[in-house]
Amino acid sequence: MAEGETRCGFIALIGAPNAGKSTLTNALVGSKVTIVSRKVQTTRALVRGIAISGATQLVFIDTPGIFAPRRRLDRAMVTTAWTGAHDADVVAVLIDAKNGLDDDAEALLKKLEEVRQPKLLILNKVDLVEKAKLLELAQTINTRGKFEAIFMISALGGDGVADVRKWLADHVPAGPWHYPEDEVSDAPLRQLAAEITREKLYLKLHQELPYQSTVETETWTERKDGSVRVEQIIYVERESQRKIVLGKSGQSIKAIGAAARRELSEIIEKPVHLFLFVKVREGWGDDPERYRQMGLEFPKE
Ligand SMILES: Nc1nc2c(ncn2[C@@H]2O[C@H](COP(=O)(O)OP(=O)(O)OP(=O)(O)O)[C@@H](O)[C@H]2O)c(=O)[nH]1
Ligand SMILES: [Mg+2]
Repeated sequence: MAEGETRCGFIALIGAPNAGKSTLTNALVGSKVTIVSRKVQTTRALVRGIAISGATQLVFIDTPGIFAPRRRLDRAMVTTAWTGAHDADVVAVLIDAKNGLDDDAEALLKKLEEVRQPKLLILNKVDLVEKAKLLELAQTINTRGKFEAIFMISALGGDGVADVRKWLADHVPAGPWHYPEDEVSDAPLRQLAAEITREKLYLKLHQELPYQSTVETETWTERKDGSVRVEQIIYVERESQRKIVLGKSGQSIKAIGAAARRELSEIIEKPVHLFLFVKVREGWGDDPERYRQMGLEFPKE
């Protein structure tokens, strides 16, 4: 396509934890580029997903949820989310319509006043809310900030997702595409693989454990028979946590590994041999190398 006819834009999806940013990113891209769970604070770093709509390339930036941070890792996540917003051409603000204007949403709207880019308001999870309540919420939020457009969608069910994509395709700046036409993600496979395993940890483990663990891909070896051998380390804070991740006679880690292997294998369309190791690394949340691996800036305190 001739350069003058194309458009390309970076769109940051921001919102409180659990608002559905990652679900929407995947829906907009049309394939799974970022992990999702019922738990808050699933996404930890910026994850890009790329979609084409006519002559427009849309680069979606999924961001960590914005909340009042306590730990160093929380601070790094929230900072990176705002960086994502400030670097984008358009900022899509997601609000969980079921939760409405709770404390996290209020704080987010307040801070949003500092963001200069054009903003979209997206009320998500409309499948869980009555129409009347939804319209009232839209009106209230609309008085809090300047939004170019308002959408009411279900990222999970797909309602309204195409309208968001279409609006963006028409409104991002003219310019050359940033990525090759067939690319949906710019993340290295070993990073995606680590994220998939982390998603399974979030699905299978409860309470504080998911938040006290991180996953890294150690080795990725393509074998002659066409399969891939992947070794990953799951870092936890304490020996007691290592025992929980392993589970009774290794049941838990086995289930996590099987689910992760299945999904990774589907995505890369190759057989995968996945080896998971659980290591206790007390204070990994204060170790700069772990942040580098996650793609996060290390906050000084
Ligand atoms: N009912 C309903 N559930 C949804 C919808 N969109 C997302 N969810 C669910 O909400 C939960 C959180 O979704 P995520 O996409 O992980 O949310 P997130 O905003 O990326 O969360 P963090 O990464 O933790 O900030 C998951 O259980 C999703 O299935 C929706 O439109 N309707
Ligand atoms: Mg997320």
